[in-house]
Amino acid sequence: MYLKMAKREKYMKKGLKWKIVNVLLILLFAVSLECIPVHAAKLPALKVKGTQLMNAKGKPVQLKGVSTHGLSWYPQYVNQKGFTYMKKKWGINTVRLAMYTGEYNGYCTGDAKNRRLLEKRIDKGVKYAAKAGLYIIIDWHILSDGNPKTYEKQAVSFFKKMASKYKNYSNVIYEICNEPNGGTTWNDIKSYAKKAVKAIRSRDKKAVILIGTPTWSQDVDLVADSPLKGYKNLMYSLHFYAGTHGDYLRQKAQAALDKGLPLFVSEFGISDASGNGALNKAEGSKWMKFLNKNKISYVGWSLSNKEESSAILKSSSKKTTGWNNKDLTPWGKWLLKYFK
Ligand code: IDC
Repeated sequence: MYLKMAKREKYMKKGLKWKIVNVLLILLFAVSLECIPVHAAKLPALKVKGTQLMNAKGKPVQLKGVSTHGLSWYPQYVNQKGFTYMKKKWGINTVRLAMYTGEYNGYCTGDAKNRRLLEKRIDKGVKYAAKAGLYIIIDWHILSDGNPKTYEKQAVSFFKKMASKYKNYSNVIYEICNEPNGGTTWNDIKSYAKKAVKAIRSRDKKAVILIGTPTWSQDVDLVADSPLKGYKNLMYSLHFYAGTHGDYLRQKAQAALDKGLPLFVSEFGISDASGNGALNKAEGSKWMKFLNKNKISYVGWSLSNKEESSAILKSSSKKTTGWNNKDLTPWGKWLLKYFK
């Protein structure tokens, strides 16, 4: 009798152990499926009201940060230490992940292995950003593929995938087409945008979405005449390089604001538009005055050490975090002053 009880107790203990193991396994599974957004709750979700980006309490928010160079070419800057460092020491609150679509090893020109690699880098970026307390922009970086309709199908399935994965991440912002160009009309972009926005909204009802505008994201005044209707939290991209773009483009931006179009500067520099050449600091300061006056968010190009004047880091600097003044280019030093 005593023996029997002891045996039963042993079995019960064993059963309990298994139950614990099972619960742990299920938890692990849930985490690996990303059912539990570990750090997502840290940052308040954003919304758009009128022309202004705001937090949930209706307080205006101005995002400030840096864009990576192409994720295929300079992936080393997507790392936890670097992100946390930039948040703490540079005072940024946003990073943009520039994923080229049409260039060498772009999302749509490379093979399936390359696509998986890029998605993995985005995934790391989103999670590092969440942990560092940064917003993160997932940028479908069209450029040589001037019309977003070129890879529309791929874009729709990409954004469905991203929005399914990150719907619980309040720090994720989607940018659906970096810079339409080559004569792409607003009608074309609008037709593409309706599909890409619908794809995101089928999974995520609220995330902020940035929409590129004609002529390398400059013709915001034209877009303001017929923006997308029926969706919340949409903003429109305005890009400038102060070495090339001055007062004329600011006037277009002002016209768009006057018509009620919410603008977001998801990329800018003070070199010329090629990403190289002399810096125009005087014009750059005029732009910053304009952006700050209108509380427009801005993201500087680019967090890389490429030998060009629009790179934030010197080509001699091999660091991927912990940068000091000696690692920064003249543009990098200039830009960092505006983050504090
Ligand atoms: C540039 C990079 C340069 C690269 C080129 C083509 O700085 O190293 O060779 O792209 O891939 C943009 C684009 C952005 C450009 C940048 C500077 O969005 O991809 O990066 N620029 O030319 N629009 C205006 C300027």
